[in-house]
Amino acid sequence: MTLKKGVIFSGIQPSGTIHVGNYLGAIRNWVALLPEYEGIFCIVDYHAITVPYDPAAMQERIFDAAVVNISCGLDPGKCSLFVQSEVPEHTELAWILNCITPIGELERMTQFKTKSEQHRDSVNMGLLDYPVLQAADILLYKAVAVPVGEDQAQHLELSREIARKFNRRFGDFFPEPATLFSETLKVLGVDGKSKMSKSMGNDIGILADPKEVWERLRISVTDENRKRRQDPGDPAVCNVFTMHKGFSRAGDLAIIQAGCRNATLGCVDCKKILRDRIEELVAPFREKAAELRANPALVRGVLAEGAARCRKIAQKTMEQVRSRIGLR
Ligand code: AQP
Repeated sequence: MTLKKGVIFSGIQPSGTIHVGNYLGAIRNWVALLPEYEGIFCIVDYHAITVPYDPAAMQERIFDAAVVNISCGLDPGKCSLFVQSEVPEHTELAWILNCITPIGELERMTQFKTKSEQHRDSVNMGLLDYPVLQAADILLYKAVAVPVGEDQAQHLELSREIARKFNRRFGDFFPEPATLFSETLKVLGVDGKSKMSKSMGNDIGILADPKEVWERLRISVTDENRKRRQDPGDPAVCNVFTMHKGFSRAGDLAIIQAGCRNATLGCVDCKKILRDRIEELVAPFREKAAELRANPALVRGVLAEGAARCRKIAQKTMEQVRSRIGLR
């Protein structure tokens, strides 16, 4: 691997259909950063088992996550894409990092609190420990930066703190990974309130066909103060406009903003423009996905190659870590 500005690492959970939020907040940025950085991208199945899930569906979800990422432009010839559980060093390093991470730091994580509420019958150790495994994912490859959506900012802060703790205790070793946000910090769900999430049922699949996209956009909440067609709206508080910023051209954006503010453009027409812009971008992605689904061996080959490359890096890091902490 050629060294560029260093390694970027990021992960995506195989916990459901990859959506517009994942694409605008993460995947598109991963693709854009590849000319500058060495990219390592991981389908984080160990993370996905921290909440209730269907074991029978897991392999299909992992395969689908790989297909969607590659189709959306993540070129496996230019980065490594692999499945987390195929590199067991992730959990080994997580255990070691557990031993320097105060429980209090984990209990105050917003995602832990939200998911504990969401899954009251399954508040397990893995859910609490999620950010430590995430720190291990990143530090294992000595990543210098992590491109994520805004929801992951707090976890990344903790990853840096864990790296500092390790370095203070065992000598300078891990770089402190910077957070790299995309232009879209956070996409809300069709409810216009909570974050668009795979598990919340409020999402728009990135590879959905225009009919499905329209079904989701049709019910999407816009500026709630715009009660009637003739009322002016405020694009700054409208999640449909957030998506427009991700998919529409600068010239269109100015027209949409002005039309919303002076009520010459209604929400339905505004959503129809968005549907068309999404379709322009993702129609080729869908075609690519169909090709990949017809050739599962190719996809599995990409994941196997990625895992083999990453395992080597991970094994080397772990030899050094074990030696530093006084094991073997
Ligand atoms: N709504 C969003 N807006 C912007 N970025 C987002 N990301 C997720 N949702 C949004 C970013 O996508 C990357 C992968 O996320 P993930 O799959 O690992 O986990 P998540 O953040 O928990 O995503 P979901 O969709 O909400 O999954 P569930 O419902 O299973 O928890 C991350 O970089 C994330 O910031």
